[in-house]
Amino acid sequence: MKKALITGISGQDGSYLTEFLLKKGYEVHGIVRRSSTVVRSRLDFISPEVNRQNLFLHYGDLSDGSSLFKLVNRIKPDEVYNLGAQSHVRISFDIPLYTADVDGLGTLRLLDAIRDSHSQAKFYQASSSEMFGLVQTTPQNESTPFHPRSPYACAKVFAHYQTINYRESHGLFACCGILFNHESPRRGENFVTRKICKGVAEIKSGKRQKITLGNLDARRDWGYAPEYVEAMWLMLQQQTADDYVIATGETHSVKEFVEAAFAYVGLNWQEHVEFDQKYTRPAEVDLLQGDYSKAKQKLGWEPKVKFKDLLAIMMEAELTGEPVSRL
Ligand code: NAP
Ligand code: G4F
Repeated sequence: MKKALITGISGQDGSYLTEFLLKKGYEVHGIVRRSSTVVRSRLDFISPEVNRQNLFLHYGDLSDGSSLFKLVNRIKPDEVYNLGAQSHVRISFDIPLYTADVDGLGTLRLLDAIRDSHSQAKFYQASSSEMFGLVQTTPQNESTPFHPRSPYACAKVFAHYQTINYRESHGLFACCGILFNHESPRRGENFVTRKICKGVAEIKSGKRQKITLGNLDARRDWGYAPEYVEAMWLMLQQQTADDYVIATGETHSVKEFVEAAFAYVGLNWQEHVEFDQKYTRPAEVDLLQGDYSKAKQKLGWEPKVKFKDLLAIMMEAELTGEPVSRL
């Protein structure tokens, strides 16, 4: 039985990856942070067909190198997926040092824990399309230069190059997945797609009248999270470690998403959307559109769910109030 260790197991991607790996027969170990209330709702909704007896949670933190070292040593994982992060771009402007510590140095702590413990574990790093920032070419692929535009993106660039450096200097089987935005009913409520879908469903049911948003002109390449976690796993099953862009190849504006979500329930968005400066960023990433041809060719990976289907999945989950795992 293969063993996987996941940081960020309680997050959107962590919960889908856990489900995916348990279905494949893995023993899955996850690192969780201590909090005053124990809320692990995404893991609570893991499909009932999956054998949860092979899931183990351990306290640890990316800011605490000693906990990482001990866990890598004790668990002896075959694969390590580093998904843990302060993952909100706008909030990274409020807490830049914390974001750099967890997302940047945290990755280095984990890489060093693997190296120090002489582990042969394969390593996956959650790199981000935010690293392209002020984009130099469109669409963006693995050769597109980075121009990060937030503390979050700067930390991710640091972690990306540390991962490549451990591969090149110390022979770690380490891969970076440069994932473009991916969403689901399990997306955090303060990311724009989930915020819109939840708000639209509440307006439709009469619970509220308005939603308040920031920049509607930004364009994103939005895919479906369960498909993206399969790409992470595929990267670690290859003969050699490499870096891959994972995306849909489509780009849509936030305004298009808003229009489509309100149209889904037969409402006119202009009557219900307000602007608030507080949801804008000091520097914006205006356009993201990924070129996933390397992943298609080498991993045999392709997205199936694109903009319209993604919106329908997320809207249906909000309208029916189905538990977030029942997809
Ligand atoms: P998410 O839902 O925000 O989950 C983040 C996870 O990291 C949570 O489990 C969180 O734990 C954990 N975490 C936060 N701080 C930590 C710390 N100090 N030590 C250990 N764990 C910590 O993020 P996601 O959408 O699943 O994304 C997964 C990863 O992919 C992140 O690294 C993100 O930056 C990256 N990424 C995401 C996207 C996307 O579109 N979703 C695209 C590219 C890259 P709590 O539950 O305790 O908060
Ligand atoms: O949903 P968002 O907050 O996602 P963002 O900033 O693109 O970051 C996400 O994707 C990255 C991959 O490219 C990940 F690395 C990162 O961890 C995260 O998962 O914002 C999307 C767009 C932005 O342009 C933002 O300015 O929506 C715009 N927006 C407009 N109004 C808003 C809002 N974003 C949020 N969160 N809230 C608003 O009210």
